[in-house]
Amino acid sequence: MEKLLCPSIMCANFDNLAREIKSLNDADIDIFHCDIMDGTFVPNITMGTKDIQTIRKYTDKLIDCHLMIENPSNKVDWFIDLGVNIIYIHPESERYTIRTLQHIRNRGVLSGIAINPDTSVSTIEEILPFCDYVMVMTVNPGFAGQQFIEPIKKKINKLVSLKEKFGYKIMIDGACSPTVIEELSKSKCDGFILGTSALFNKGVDYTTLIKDLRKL
Ligand code: S6P
Ligand code: MG
Repeated sequence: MEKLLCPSIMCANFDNLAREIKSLNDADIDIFHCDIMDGTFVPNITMGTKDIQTIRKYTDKLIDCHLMIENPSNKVDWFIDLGVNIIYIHPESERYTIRTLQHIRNRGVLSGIAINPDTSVSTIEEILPFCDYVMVMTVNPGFAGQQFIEPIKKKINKLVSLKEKFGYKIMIDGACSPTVIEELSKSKCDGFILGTSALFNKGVDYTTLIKDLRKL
């Protein structure tokens, strides 16, 4: 199965963001993954609307925004207006998740949820028909470079068993090393967020690394 490879731009070198976007764009990646944090829902602040503007300027590929912010409902339009293609919200930070997902779809953008390690499938089952993507966090959100939380594989398998019924794609975010990518793509996960575990600070060019990840 062809997998979706999505570089996590917060791990890129911001000394020259334009150059980073251009080299990733040329490296046959699928989706630019942009982590938006508010310092409240997660204990960190990373990228914002200005960064998204820059990224959109240098690529025609798909851009996703992973909103790790409280009450995303009144902020999704900020990102949709900048031309992003996929928006992930966290049901843990949104009182009316279905309404916000419907709004995202009504604006012509693909809808997604990202779920924390503590969130179980039973608490989000009603939301699944409104999702084009379900992104499973395999680390606690907020930072790159953490360890993969092994017991989450059980939740991933449950979501895989429901994906045909609801028609969403399963994405994995957090500590996606080549070993994890190989194992979980065999378990029918559709895509992987690439941070420090597979793509950045490796001293090898993006094109070579992506080509190798495609073979797994
Ligand atoms: C974390 C964020 C992620 C990370 C990515 C880092 O809250 O949502 O997208 O940037 O997981 O990857 P790695 O391989 O450094 O864990
Ligand atoms: Mg993310």
